Parts: sequence; C-alpha cells; structure tokens
Amino acid sequence: GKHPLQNSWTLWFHKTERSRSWDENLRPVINFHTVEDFWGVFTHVKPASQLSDGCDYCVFKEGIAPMWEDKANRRGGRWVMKLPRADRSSKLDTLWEETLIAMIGEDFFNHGADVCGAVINIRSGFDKISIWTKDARNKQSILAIGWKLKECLGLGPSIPLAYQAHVDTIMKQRPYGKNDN
Ligand code: M7G
Repeated sequence: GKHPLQNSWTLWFHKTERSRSWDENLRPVINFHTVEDFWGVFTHVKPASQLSDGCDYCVFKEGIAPMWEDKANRRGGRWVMKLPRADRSSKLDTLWEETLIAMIGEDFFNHGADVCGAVINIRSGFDKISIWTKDARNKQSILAIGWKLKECLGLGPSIPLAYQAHVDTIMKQRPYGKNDN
C-alpha cells in the first residue's frame, strides 16, 4: 500500500496576469496525502526553474490558503531564502524539493504543527523559497524549524535564511504587479 503522510497537502499555482487581482491569480491544483502521490505530483508538474517570472508554487496543509489573510497565517511569518537568479538552473529545483521533503516528512523537531506551508517565487531578480509558520511570536518553534531547514538543505553562509513576520512584509509591500524582487 501507499505510505501516508502526517498531513494532507495542496499544491497551488500562482501566475501573474495583470488584468486580475492577486488572489484571482492563485489556484489550487491538486491534493496529496501519501509519499507516492507526492512524487507522482512532482514528477508531473513543470520544475520551478522552468516557470516564467512572476509565477509561484505553494504547498500548504489542506484547508490553509497560501495567503496572509488565512486565519492560520494571520499571526505568522516565514523563513525566507533569497536565491540569485544565476543559481536557478543549478540549485533551485533541488532546494525546493529538499524543502518540501523536510516539510511533508514533519522533520522539524516536533514543531511540524506550527508549519503552514512552503512557497517558491520565481522572480527576475532573486527567486525565493520560504516556509510559512503559524505564529511569529513563537520563537522556540521558529528557531527549531529554521535550524532543521538549514540542516536538511545544507545551507552555507552564501544562502542566508531570515525570518519575517507577515505583518512586516505587508508594511513593505508595493502595488501588485510592480514587484519583481
Ligand atoms: P509576493 O509575490 O509575495 O513577492 O508579493 P514579490 O514581492 O517577490 O513579488 C507580491 C505582491 O503580491 C504583494 O505586494 C501583494 O500585492 C501580493 N500578495 C502576495 N501575497 C503573498 C499576498 C497575500 O498573501 N495576500 C494578498 N492579499 N496579497 C498578496
């Protein structure tokens, strides 16, 4: 039989169409809840490195939308790494795959319940991979999750990992469609 994951997950896809609002451009693609179905999904969708600028993949626990407004994210934040575009072809797909494996394997020192999902943003300047967590005040789980992520991905000093509360990200936002980094 198939090997169940601890949670059911939804893959979402975002593609910037200037005529539509941000949330209209965001669509759920498929749900999965076994190891085998995860690999089935990820061998069939386009690798992130092949998407055009402005696209995102999001993998979130089923029932949590990959947006700041969802009640699971409202008080949360993200661990985010900025990846130079020059590394897109060599490193990006592997880092994204390793991020997802760490996340769906619940390999976060028992703080998996604080994880909401993961996002990859394909952008012209810096691509970004992030893990969204539930509560930006929960220092203990944030540190455990960040530490484990760094370890799983083997991140060295050339790829800094920083935590940002969504409220701080929202304060810095520019009008939709004008953001390329
Ligand atoms: P981004 O796609 O997260 O990163 O945000 P980027 O700056 O690297 O492109 C770009 C813009 O998309 C934001 O400034 C918002 O206008 C919009 N946006 C992004 N997110 C994650 C959200 C969200 O969760 N909710 C809403 N309402 N808008 C968002």
